[in-house]
Amino acid sequence: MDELRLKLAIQKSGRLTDPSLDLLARCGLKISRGKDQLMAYGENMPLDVLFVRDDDIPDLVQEDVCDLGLVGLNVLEEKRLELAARGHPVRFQQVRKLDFGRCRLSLAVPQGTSFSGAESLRGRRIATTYPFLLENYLRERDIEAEIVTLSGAVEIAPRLGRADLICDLVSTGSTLQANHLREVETVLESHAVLIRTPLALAPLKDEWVERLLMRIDGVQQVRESKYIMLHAPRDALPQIRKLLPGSESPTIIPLEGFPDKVAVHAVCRENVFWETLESLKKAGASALLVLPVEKMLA
Ligand code: PRT
Ligand code: ZN
Repeated sequence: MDELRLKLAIQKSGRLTDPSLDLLARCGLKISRGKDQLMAYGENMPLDVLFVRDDDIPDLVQEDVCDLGLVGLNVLEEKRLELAARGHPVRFQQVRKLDFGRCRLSLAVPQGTSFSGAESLRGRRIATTYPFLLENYLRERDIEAEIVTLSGAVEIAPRLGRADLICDLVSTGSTLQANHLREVETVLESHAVLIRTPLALAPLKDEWVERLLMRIDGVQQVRESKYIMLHAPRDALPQIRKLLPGSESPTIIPLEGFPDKVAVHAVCRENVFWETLESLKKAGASALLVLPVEKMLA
């Protein structure tokens, strides 16, 4: 392998695959990937993408096979606790929180079962695929319970009599509902993260990591950002400025032939909702236009 090219591990096939590839594409990376190929070559950056199971991503960075990885915080934290429990050093760093892969690791009890806080867990059997995160949660609360480690299909464990309750990932909650389970506590709020090796990289590689980080920040900012244009009576400006969501210094432009009116252009770093537009209109704004922002570099 080329020592001067960055290696980034992402999930081969699963919930994080499309959003990871989308993020990289928005960062300007063009890759050529044959079907079922393990690795894709970055055509316009010295960066290659490895496609692997999400559980292997922290290990690949830990073992210096990859410099970077995109993985769920749940997988990362489980790995970190496992390494700590085995007395191994942790050799990956979280460098960015990403705006996809959101879910939570939660405790859920069979519907109809009472639950009154962590105390209700004492002496119970809890099925999970995240034994280290669960163990950590119980230890912090000084609770002894039996952890039943499974490799999947956790949600059916109570029905099979293998556990009293479960600790599993939840996003919409419909899987829990379908299995007659009730979510009662959150163990970890999760989202995808970018990790890197703590080792010093060759200057050229380091430079590309920095560029990638800046581009990721730009991509994440524009996803929420809107460019808003409107006309406003001069005397309504103070109120209109207050109504513009998340914008610091709008550009005020005189309008030819209308001395009492100005055009206002602003980048809003939050989504602009219909309600906001309606309030702006009420405050005197007219000719309102909201545009998506394509790229941003601070
Ligand atoms: O093959 P590989 O090991 O790579 O994939 P995997 O099956 O382990 O992972 P995958 O693709 O299911 O999830 C990858 C990552 O996506 C997880 O590690 C989380 O960080 C994140 N993520 C986000 C989720 C969910 N949302 C999610 N809903 N991971 C799993 N789920 C499960 C949930 O447990 C439930 O069984 O999806 C099901 C549907 O959830 P509900 O609540 O919407 O019904
Ligand atoms: Zn997995």
